[in-house]
Amino acid sequence: MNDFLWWRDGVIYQIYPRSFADSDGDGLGDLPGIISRLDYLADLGIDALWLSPVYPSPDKDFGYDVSDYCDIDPRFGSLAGFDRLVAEAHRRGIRVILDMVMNHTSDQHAWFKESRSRGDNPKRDWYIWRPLSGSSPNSAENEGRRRGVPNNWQASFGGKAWEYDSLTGQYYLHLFTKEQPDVNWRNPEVRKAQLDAFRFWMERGVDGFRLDVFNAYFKHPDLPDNPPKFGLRGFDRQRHIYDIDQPEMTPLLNELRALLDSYPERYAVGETYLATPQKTVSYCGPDKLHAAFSFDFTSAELIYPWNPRWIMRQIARREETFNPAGIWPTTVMSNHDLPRAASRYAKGEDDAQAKIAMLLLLTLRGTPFLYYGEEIGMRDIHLCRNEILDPPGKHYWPIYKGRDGCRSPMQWDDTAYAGFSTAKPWQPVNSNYVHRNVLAQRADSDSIFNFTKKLLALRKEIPALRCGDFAPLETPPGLLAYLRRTEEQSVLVMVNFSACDRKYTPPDGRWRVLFTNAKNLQDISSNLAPHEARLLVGEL
Ligand code: TEU
Repeated sequence: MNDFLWWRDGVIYQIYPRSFADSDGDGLGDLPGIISRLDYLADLGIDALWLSPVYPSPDKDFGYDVSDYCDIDPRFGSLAGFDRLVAEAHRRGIRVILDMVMNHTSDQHAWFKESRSRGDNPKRDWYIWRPLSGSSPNSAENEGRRRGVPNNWQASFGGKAWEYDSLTGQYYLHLFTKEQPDVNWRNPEVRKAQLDAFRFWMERGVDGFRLDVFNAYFKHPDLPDNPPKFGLRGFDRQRHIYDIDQPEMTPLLNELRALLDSYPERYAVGETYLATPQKTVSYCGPDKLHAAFSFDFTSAELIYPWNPRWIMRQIARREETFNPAGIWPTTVMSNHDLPRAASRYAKGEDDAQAKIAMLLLLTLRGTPFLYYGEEIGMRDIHLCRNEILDPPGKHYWPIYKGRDGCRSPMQWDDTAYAGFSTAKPWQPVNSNYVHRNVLAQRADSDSIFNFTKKLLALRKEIPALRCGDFAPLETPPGLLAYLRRTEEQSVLVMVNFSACDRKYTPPDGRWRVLFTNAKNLQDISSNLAPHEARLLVGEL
């Protein structure tokens, strides 16, 4: 594994385009803004960008409701501007990954407008329409049909998954908002049109794709009721056995992979919705996806545990699943759907735990996905109820406040609006921008920015950190330790989660210090300082 393969050995940086950099002063980030920051990203040391959706969208779900798969929203730029972004990124050795949102379109997509217009429209079957029911023979057992809706399925963002459309007197299915109708992937024309969109972007030089909730593309053809389970929100109170993870997905992935492989070095990573590591692995392989998210550290929706023992259990779980199957894992600590890692684990503005999360992200076995601003330990913003924009936040407040918190503007410097824009941004800037920003952290050798940058450089330099195998080590409480090993080299990663000095004796070997964030490290066997992350390297 010495030949550098960008999506396996590199680091992927997620940009939420509307919040990264605004070039034209409308308060919304855009493509020229991203281009203007490519030197920053190259200097940081990342290998690829994943752009959250930049297609035309009415923004009912902030770009995840696409109204045209083959264009750029004018608020972000143009197709020509996108071509420039790809060329400029490539000039710096940075790959570009697009977000394909193909479980559903916007209700403003031309396909849905046609589909909804008449029951006999040629595109009617491009979506999932069902008549009002009520006379089902099993209606006594069948809770969904009793209410007239086709079944009991729930929308992830609140309410029923069926919307009644009075124009034709039928219901259509939507697993997210009602403005995001699910497409019918069983229709061969839909399948062709969607695959054509991949081709369209690959022809423009796009290197890879992130597939939004891909494992929900197919629904059981009979649309049976999902069985109940315990949960807080309606959607969580069902076992999703009929609306997610249907067997038809595998042949589609085979077809998609063949298409990707007809271009050099293209990549697809799937957002496996509600997935265990086993499920995730089942979608990956040489004739399926290159990778898929298993969200090992972020899936506990409401409580996010954070202690070495729990973390090691999660790591073991993914290693035991991914390693024997020969599937390369991904590591995610933050993204646009979650409270940021620094907000989950850090106390106030202290970055000790945020640095530990960063260290794990960059030293575990797997491709790290870094979320914009994670490198400066950005924290979530807190909004009042009437400021919430995110649909599930609006629906479920106060039990769930939505995802606006992690989508605030990038904090570049301490000028107005944090150097993100010259106008009031679409989401408020976190007030901590005055001290927490790229410019200030660059100048501070102890900052999480310089911590991150140093680790990114070490990953480039030390093959064991990129492709070495993983071996957990026994530690006293409060510590986490593991080895990353190639045939020539071992890296020992040691982390002290606690606020006290801790003793840890490295395994026998000829070690030298590769990295530490402790102030005065005497020698390799001295106690780990509070919250210290120390990396030793041993040549074998
Ligand atoms: O996410 C799937 C999804 O709905 C969850 O991650 C969700 O955000 C979480 O359970 C909180 O409710 C993808 C996208 O990442 C997300 O931004 C979109 O809103 C969603 O699909 C629909 O496209």
